[in-house]
Amino acid sequence: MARNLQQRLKEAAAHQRPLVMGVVNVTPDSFSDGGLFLDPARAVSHALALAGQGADLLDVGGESTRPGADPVDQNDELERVLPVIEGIVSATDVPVSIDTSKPDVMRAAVAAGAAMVNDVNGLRAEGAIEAVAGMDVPVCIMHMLGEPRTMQHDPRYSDVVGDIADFLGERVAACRAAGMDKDRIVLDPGFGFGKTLAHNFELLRRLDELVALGHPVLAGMSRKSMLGTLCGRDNPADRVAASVAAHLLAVQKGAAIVRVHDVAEMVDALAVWRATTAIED
Ligand code: HH2
Repeated sequence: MARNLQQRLKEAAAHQRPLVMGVVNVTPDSFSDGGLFLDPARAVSHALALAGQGADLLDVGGESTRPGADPVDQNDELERVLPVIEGIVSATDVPVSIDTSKPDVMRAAVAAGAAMVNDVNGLRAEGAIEAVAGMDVPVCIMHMLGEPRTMQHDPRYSDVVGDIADFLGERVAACRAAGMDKDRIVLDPGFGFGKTLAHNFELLRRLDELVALGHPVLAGMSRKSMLGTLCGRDNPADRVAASVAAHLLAVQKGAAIVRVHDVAEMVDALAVWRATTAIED
């Protein structure tokens, strides 16, 4: 499964088929779907619905990272995500990624069948690189300035794209030094994580500069406030059209994975995109 996913990531990065990652938040407080899927059976059936809509990956998270969110205790996080991962893995072949920054949660999730690790903290927790180095699964390294509780307090960069490229390059070097294959590493600029509206849109406009680092790039803007602010939509559920447009632009700039709540809409948009791109598969 892991190798298969790695191969698909390679193809996605070569722009043959961008992958759609569906969001499955098993949390009481996520900004868009908090509390909807805290019950494991509901979370599993939501995940299977997203799989039915064409998700290529299902991203299971047990800790909200929205601005201002409080950290979650490790045991609570494990209790939230493990039954959901087990339930999904026993019901579908669509690979699961685990959205966590905690090394022990990474280990337990992969042992339960997760086929990818997605870390919004860029593997900066003590022991995180060591935990994933010994696994045979792809890993997404995301950039975040500061931590969720304070990250939106006046974030500053000298050049947002250059600074993030430097950060991601440094994290890749740390992973490579720990023996990880280049092919396993996915990069993500972390839209909304310690960025102003201007930073976020500059990142989207110049996403190709991060794609040029030579790793598959994941873009996650789904329903985020950068879109709500731009379009004057307070309710995250009203940001679907803006989300689809933003992710399509990210794909156009070379993104290999889009992380979205609204899988069916994204899959349709990508069908249109694929019908008009030169690469046939
Ligand atoms: N965004 C969120 C969570 N995980 N992972 C990656 N790689 N990239 C992202 O942009 C990203 C992510 C935040 O969105 P969501 O999961 O919907 O909200 P919350 O953190 O409140 O659960």
